[in-house]
Amino acid sequence: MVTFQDLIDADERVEPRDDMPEAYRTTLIRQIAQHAHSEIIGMQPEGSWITRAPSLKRKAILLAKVQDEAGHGLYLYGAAETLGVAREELLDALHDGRQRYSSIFNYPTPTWADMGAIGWLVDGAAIVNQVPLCRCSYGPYARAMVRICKEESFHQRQGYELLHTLAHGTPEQKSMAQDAVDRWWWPSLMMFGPPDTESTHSAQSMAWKIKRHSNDDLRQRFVDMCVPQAEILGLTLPDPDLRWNAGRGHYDFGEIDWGEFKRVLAGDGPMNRERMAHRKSAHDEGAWVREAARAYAARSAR
Ligand code: BYC
Repeated sequence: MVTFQDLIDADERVEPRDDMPEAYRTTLIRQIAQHAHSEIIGMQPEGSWITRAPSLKRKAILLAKVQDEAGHGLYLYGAAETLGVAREELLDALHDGRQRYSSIFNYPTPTWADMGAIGWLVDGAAIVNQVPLCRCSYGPYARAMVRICKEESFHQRQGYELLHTLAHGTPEQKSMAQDAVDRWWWPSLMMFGPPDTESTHSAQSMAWKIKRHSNDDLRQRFVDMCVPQAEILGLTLPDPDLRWNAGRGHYDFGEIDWGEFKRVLAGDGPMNRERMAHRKSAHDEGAWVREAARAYAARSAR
């Protein structure tokens, strides 16, 4: 009989029908649910700009992107459900604070340039983090990631193009683009999670081939990718310690404010309260849809 460990050792996929350790199941539920919650809460910072997009073209692009995020949430809740947990339970856990969503969505979007910075930096970081998850040992999560990464590549490019347009526009537009990059750079680096020395789940998740690289390795990959892109944009990254280290073959970068990361995780970031209040009210306002779906299912089952 093929055991769980045989599948992991052979680099094969674990499927819902397979036996798996309880801790593997619970860590996957935690990570996939957090990821799903991030997608749907992540609709909020951009959603607030759909009605204010500066042209029909920009509006269509942003609308499509935010709808993609809803779709990503649905694939991911579906993947979590294959582990034997109901979507309602996951949403309850989000709403009462037992499960998290990504720290990055607790920052405000005061200007249109934030749409560019989110696409370039936040989706850029998400891609660097998620491409290796396409090879995650759990089949349904890995397959959801393939689709999500394809869509996020488009999201990242639209953000880059938006910022490029602003950076080559009027002096006011350029300074708006620079201000957005200044505000999103450090929170984007925090998206990769705590430093390896403080990451509680990394070692076990890497042994199970859920994660393929450590938080710090992926963060470094992201920094190395962004520096030349910022040069082409004509924008600077807000870090005086950022410089090429020929010995390491990587860019060195400054100290991340982990105190800020911890405050955001503890619920005290700039927008935590607003994000959760909005999510809960959207859930309450959608109660009639769930009731109608239940009534329809009950009638169809008769
Ligand atoms: N924010 O042991 P660690 C998107 C928590 S959405 C909040 O290193 P792990 C998009 C962590 O949960 C894409 N919490 O954890 C959408 C753990 O908590 P507990 C979002 C964080 O899991 C809309 C503790 O800190 N991407 O792209 O091994 C618009 C210790 O951490 C964060 C994903 O969700 C954080 N940033 O590694 C635009 C990717 N970081 O258990 C764009 C999938 C850590 O102590 N997730 N924590 O309560 C992952 O790859 C991994 O879960 C992480 C963390 C790398 C994030």
